[in-house]
Amino acid sequence: RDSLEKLMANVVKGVPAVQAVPLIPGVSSKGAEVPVQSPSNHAVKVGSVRNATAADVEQAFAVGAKGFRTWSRTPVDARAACLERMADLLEENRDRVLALLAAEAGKTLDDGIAEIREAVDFCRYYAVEARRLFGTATKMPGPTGEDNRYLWRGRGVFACISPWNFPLAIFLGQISAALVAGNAVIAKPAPQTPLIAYEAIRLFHQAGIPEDALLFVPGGPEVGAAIVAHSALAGVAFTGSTRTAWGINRALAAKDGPIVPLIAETGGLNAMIVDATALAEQVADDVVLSAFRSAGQRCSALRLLFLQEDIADNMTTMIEGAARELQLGDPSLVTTDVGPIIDDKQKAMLEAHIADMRETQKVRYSGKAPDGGSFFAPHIVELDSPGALTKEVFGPVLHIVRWKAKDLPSVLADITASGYGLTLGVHSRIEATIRKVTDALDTGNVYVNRNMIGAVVGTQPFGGSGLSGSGFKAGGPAYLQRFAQEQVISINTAAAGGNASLIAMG
Ligand code: UN1
Repeated sequence: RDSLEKLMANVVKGVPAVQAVPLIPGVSSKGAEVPVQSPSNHAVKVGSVRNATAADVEQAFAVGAKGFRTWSRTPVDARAACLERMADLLEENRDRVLALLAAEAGKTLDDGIAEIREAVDFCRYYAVEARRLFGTATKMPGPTGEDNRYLWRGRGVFACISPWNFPLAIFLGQISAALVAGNAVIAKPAPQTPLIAYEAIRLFHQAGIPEDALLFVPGGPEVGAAIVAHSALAGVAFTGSTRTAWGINRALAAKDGPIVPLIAETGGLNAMIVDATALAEQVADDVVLSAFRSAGQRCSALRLLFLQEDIADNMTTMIEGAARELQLGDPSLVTTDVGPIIDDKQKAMLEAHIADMRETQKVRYSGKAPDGGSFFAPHIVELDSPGALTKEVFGPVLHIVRWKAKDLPSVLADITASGYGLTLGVHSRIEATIRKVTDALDTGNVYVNRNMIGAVVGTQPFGGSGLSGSGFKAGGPAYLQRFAQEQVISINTAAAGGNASLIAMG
């Protein structure tokens, strides 16, 4: 612990400073250099990033197209082995990565450790999945005299556009999926977290991913727009806001060129339904974790808690009591439960939301935020109806609504009406109630009598539908196919010469 805290302290102070630059072989970027500030201490500069220019994006596609030709013809087993080496490298470099996660993204130690675990899991899981799915061509049934082979190939130069709230796990999850499926990748991290992304890309290269098959193209929305508008783009994996996903869809539709997939994971207005039979202590624990861990900056986080009215007073008091105990502050300290908000812009949005809520609803609890960084403490708001919250509020704000036992159908209708479908929690000891809820809702990830964050790769494939995304589940058995394309080769083996030499392919 002592040596970890020392390392943390150094990285948080910017020693050694990370200077991220676009990584595109043969290109030396002329983009503007932007300092990267620590969200928990604005006096600290963690490093700097040189953002990509429009010319860099162009070059990245040109280099990536060449990289794709070699990488996509590299045997699946060798591609998977690179991911496994990446997992090992992440584990070997864990402390430094942890320190960077704290310094640049304000991740607490618990969150940082969980995030590295998730990143490692993505690499190992997709390696296994790629061998299972893409390893050999499948011989299809059919008439004699014909040989039909079904196989998977990469699509081309794939864009991975990722968010600041999981700057390692989601960034790397997208990239490892796209790479192992046989694509070259243009990786654009969120502008708030380019340094951890840069480190991850360098580890990928060290793990054996060719530099021309994985291009690092940092920058803001204009860089994202240039990537998405490019005529050679073969597909997009995007995690971020619903609004940005709409923009990507429009941009893809607006150009002529290959028809490409968008794999999107976006927002949520995630609800938990608690009835009067639920175990109070378990509920309090699960609510506080789901709403406030990671400062509520997870798309899976609980936003809207439906408490059956008989237990609502008691439950709210317990939740508030537990929220009061949370330690806010420096994320690099082992004792901290809740770190900062990513930046002042996000913090201002949360403050504006609470100001709004004060006018029409009851703000029941406002925690106290420390000074010196982008801190925003947990808040609990009591709503007079679920309709009082219509948009995702990305931070540690829990909204509570009461419901009467006879009104369960209208609670379910309200949740459906939001249009989001990412995570859902249910707490009840009545099986029929649990069944009614799970039957009625299409939400992507449903958690019963437990917390609703921290989906485990390979165990709880994660992703939602409707306004929450394209419904493809990261860390699940049907994810890698979204990044690849099928091919069928049909050979007339009865023809003169028999084409026998071709049959061994795949
Ligand atoms: C996100 O916050 O963008 O289950 C999604 C979880 C995480 C959520 C990641 N996998 O909490």
